[in-house]
Amino acid sequence: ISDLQDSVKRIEDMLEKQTLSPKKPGHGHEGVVDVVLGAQWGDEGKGKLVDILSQNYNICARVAGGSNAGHTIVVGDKTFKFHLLPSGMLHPGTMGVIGNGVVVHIPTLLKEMKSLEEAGIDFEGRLKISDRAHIVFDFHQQVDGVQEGNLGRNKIGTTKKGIGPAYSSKIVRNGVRIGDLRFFDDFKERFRALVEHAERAHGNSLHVDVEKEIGYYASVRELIVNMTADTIALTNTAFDSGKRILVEGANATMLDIDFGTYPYVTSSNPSVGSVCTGLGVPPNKISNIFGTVKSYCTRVGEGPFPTETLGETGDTLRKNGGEFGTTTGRPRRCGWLDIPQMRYSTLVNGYSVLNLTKLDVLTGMEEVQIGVAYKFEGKCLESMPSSLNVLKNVQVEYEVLAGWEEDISDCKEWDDLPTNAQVYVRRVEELLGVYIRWIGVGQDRLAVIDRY
Ligand code: 2SA
Ligand code: GDP
Ligand code: MG
Repeated sequence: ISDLQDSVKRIEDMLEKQTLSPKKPGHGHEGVVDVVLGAQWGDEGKGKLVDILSQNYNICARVAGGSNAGHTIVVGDKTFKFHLLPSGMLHPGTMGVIGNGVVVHIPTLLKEMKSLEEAGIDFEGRLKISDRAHIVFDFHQQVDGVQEGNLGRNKIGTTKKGIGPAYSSKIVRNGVRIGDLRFFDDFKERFRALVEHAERAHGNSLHVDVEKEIGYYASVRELIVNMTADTIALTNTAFDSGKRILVEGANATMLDIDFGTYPYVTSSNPSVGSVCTGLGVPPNKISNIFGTVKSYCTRVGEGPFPTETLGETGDTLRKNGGEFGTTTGRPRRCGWLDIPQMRYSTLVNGYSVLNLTKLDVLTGMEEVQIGVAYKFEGKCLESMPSSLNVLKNVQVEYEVLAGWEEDISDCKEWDDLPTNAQVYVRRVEELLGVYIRWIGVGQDRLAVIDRY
């Protein structure tokens, strides 16, 4: 022990003599990076929270995924749908950043901008796309469809937006990046090589008119180049000069390529790690991680879903919650809140607080259930199984709580909620050990209780 104390003293002396002092994580910096993440299988209502918070942030950034994401925001009688653009851009003072971790289908981006411009949103000078972000080409979307077709009844249930094939190109290292548009001869060469590679792999199933595609990119090149930036420098410089950055997660932890129910996942990392890898800000700049969790659970696409409830209860949740895909319109599978899944998600992401959405959808149910444990072969599981053979065969143990009849959509404060709704929220908090700061009571931007 005395040797150890001597060595600690020596190191302390050395550090004291250095001109640069060590940085304490999370302190001594000027700005803020906060993150909104999906805690379940997506569509928890991330977009709504991002919209609510964004007026207090200078930048709203996307860091992963692509146009597979769908975020719906309701403001009075207007509904806005975001896919590639950060949802925080509804606020005119907030700049949008599409980080290097996103895969961008340029026609979809331009179409989305156009439709939001028609709804009165001005993007002039307010959107920056990373030069390092990869491009999703139309043929990637074709490949997505072909691959799903080949899988037959084992299909993933993708959105067919070309996400997996575009990330494949990135990982194989023959992808084309947004920054390549600046040097158009290089772009053309890389694009031709990429198409040849895809045609070799997929033969007759692919139909790519290379010259027509090149013509399209020539026509939009200037527009995109003008929005292209080194977003790593941009966001870090903004942070260092005291600016506030909000990261908008897309998709969710259980769809994460590493942490999700592989292979029934998306091809990016929608959990907290993508803030660093998809934007280029270091972890010690992150302040708060806001986990978004629906009061029940939904999943769209194939794959295990332990608390799924088929039949009348599932249909009621789908109908009352309007559970249909924002991007594809597909009906979402519905079930009860899953605590083992949420504990795992909390472990992976380290939520500071939670945003519990759509509590109003449970109104009118005689009883409300919470999945509290997974059992496999008679034993309780301590952690999330990686094997789908286990996950799809777990028996879920449920707690049953009394429901409530009162309409909660006008509740503004915690005390306005009926007792049974309060009991439900408190029980979820207790089971997860994380404070629930926001409670969603309706679709509108204003329909939220903030218990800050
Ligand atoms: P992909 O297209 O390769 O990312 O699909 C892989 C899996 O990821 C799921 N996934 C999603 N799950 C929920 N919501 C998503 N966004 C849209 C929405 C979905 C829609 O907001 O509603 O409109 O259908 C989304 N995107 C991808 C997908 O279902 C696969 O299970
Ligand atoms: P995201 O992908 O997580 O942003 O979620 P989506 O926008 O795809 O799906 C969530 C849906 O629920 C959207 O239609 C939202 O408008 C809606 N929503 C969000 N919060 C609430 C809430 O508290 N109550 C109700 N009734 N709807 C909500
Ligand atoms: Mg969504």
